[in-house]
Amino acid sequence: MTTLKIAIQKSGRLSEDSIALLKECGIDLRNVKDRLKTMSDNFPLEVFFLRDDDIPQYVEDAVADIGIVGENVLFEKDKSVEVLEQLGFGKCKLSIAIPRSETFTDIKQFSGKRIATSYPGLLTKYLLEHQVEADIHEISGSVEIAPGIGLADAIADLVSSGSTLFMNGLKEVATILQSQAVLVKNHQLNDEKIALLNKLLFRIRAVKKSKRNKYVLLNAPNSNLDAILKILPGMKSPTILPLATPGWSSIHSVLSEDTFWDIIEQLKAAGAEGILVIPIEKMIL
Ligand code: PRT
Ligand code: ZN
Repeated sequence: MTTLKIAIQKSGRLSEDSIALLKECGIDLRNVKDRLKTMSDNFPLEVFFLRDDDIPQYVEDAVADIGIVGENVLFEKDKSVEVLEQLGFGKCKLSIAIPRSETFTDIKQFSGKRIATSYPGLLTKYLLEHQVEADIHEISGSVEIAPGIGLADAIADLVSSGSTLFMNGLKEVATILQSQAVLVKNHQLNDEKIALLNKLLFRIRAVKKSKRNKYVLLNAPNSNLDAILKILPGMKSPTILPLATPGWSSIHSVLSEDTFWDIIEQLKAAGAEGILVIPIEKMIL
């Protein structure tokens, strides 16, 4: 029987979310601790636990059919794999930062300066695009201390909350890349593997969609129904059910995260009461 092989990060910032995503897709994994690989009981999926840096290579070489990896690592390694889907977690930026006491005017000011980074590939490309010739120092960790110890004038490193930069007296001045975890695939999967992959992708998309949407229930007097229905987008038309109290209805609908608070405010202003917001587990359209 065909099995799809997926590579995910063994331990680090993407591990928990990668395993959680597979779980939310209904894929059970047992013994994920201290293992190199494991097989799901209820989906023909074999999971390899690897260092994130190795995942693009393993997928390019078809040791794994698909993988979950940060775009930062993927684009830095520049391997030939196909990106299928952004997964919405592991979000960060690859940014250039300088000591807080210094002023930033233009990217051109880095000409002839030393920049420390673990992302020499992406930094080189960025500097080339901006026609800046700087001296790139590749270091593998603790990049943020480089300016403080006189190793570099600036750094290019991953930033999420910004607290690491802050604690090291640095400030972000330019963004090279916005990154998040993505699902990648090998270029040449056979038809059986593609069929399994499509099954998995269908589930991943349903999980992602459900996270971006909320199920909303509210009560309103029938006289306000028209106004309320105009505000609600709904997947098709919203559901309207009569309440026990004469002249009142209960309205059910789905709201997207982006417009959620705006719409809730408008609904209240239009006379909606008893608004309940419920998370959606899966959304299949
Ligand atoms: O052992 P392995 O090689 O697998 O793991 P790793 O140590 O190389 O990677 P890991 O687990 O630290 O990160 C895995 C992936 O998570 C990265 O490749 C990114 O895609 C993503 N990610 C998201 C981050 C961050 N956010 C992040 N903030 N990776 C690293 N950081 C580091 C950053 O390098 C800096 O040191 O966190 C610090 C900054 O964080 P803030 O919140 O202080 O700004
Ligand atoms: Zn790594």
